Amino acid sequence: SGKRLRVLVDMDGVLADFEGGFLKKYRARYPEEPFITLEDRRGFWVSTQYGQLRSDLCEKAISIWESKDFFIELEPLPGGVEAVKEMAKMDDTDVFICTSPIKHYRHCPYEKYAWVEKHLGYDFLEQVILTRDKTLVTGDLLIDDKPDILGVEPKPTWEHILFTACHNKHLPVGSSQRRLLSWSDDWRAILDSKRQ
Ligand code: DGP
Repeated sequence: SGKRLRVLVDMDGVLADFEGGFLKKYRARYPEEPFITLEDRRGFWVSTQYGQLRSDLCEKAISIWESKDFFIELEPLPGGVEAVKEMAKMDDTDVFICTSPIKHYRHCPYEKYAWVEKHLGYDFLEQVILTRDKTLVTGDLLIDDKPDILGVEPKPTWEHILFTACHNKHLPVGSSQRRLLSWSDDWRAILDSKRQ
């Protein structure tokens, strides 16, 4: 009962395996260069950590996700597509995919829509929100692996649920911040906690 629940779900690192896809293609394209295992990943920005490893590796990392077919070929993370489909079928629940495209726009925005069509179906394209500023989007929950989600709105309406990823798993979670450890974790309980 009460009003509908609006859930915003991030794409890269939550539904699509950006980190795994990046590492596989980086190693294939630059087989002689050093790389960072997923176990050793720290910090949200992949290019920052590669730049710290060796300064020229920053642009080599960027070249991977700016390439054609990078985003469309990302594998779904375990249970994510199934969870979103189930969520969307729940009573009084609206689900949107809320994702920030990279500024190199040649392939990424197109491939993000194509990924949603491929894995969630044509009708789910209605639920896609591409934005570089998620604080402007209203919702009850935002499930996202980025630890700090900032923008022009100082008081976003959503509660950020930090989705665990290789780069954030060692971070201490603030007293008020809740986590979703994976899609095997109890996402239904998190949704229920926000219903009136
Ligand atoms: P989102 O997950 O919606 O916040 O989108 C962030 C995007 O940025 C996602 O496609 C991952 C990507 N990304 C990861 N590391 C870097 C980086 O070092 N530089 C840039 N430009 N994008 C990155």
